[in-house]
Amino acid sequence: MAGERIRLFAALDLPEEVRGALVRWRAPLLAAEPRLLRPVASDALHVTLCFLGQVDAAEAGAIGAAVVASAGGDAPGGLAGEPGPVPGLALADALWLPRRAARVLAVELVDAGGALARLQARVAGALTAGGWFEPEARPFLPHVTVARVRARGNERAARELAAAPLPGVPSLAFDGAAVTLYRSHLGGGGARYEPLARADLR
Ligand code: 2AM
Repeated sequence: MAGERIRLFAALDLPEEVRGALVRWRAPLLAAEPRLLRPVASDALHVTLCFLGQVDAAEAGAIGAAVVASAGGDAPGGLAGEPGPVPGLALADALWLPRRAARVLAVELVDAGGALARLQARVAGALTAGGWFEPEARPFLPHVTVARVRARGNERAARELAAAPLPGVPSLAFDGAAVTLYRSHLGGGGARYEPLARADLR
């Protein structure tokens, strides 16, 4: 009998002040478009590093260990040579993704020294080596999804919304302090994310 399948992704967690700034930034947009935009819960705001999709639940422990080891399991000096928090991050511009279809409203990140891209490559490499992840052809675009578009039945309104200019995002700088393997529970009221394993980078 096939085992249970669960939906997993690895993400960079965001400091509370960054999540708070995103919540304040999106508030007027949500208030103006309550039918079209469904917010991501403030405590669930994150930067997806690798979306694994459905995997065998029995593999979750090994996947969590691989995420922790590749993200932050650096011994002094560092297995990957780059221990510690992810420096040089900042909120950048807001955008609709995918750029034409506008399914989500997101805020891009500045990754000044490329440390986040290197972290993503390490995690992706470990998950690929384990056979749990297929690297995506498109380059990694670090972003935080702040709301999802209820496009069905609202295609025209969604297109109009996506064509309008977005308000400027506060340029908040921060370090990334944790990487987490999450299980996504899909439900009627939106997804709930359950942390399964976490690498504390501080
Ligand atoms: P997003 O932030 O760009 O929306 C949990 O669902 C996370 O995994 C989301 O944050 C989402 O990224 C990402 N995700 C969901 N489905 C995906 C897919 N098919 N391909 C890549 N990433 C996906």
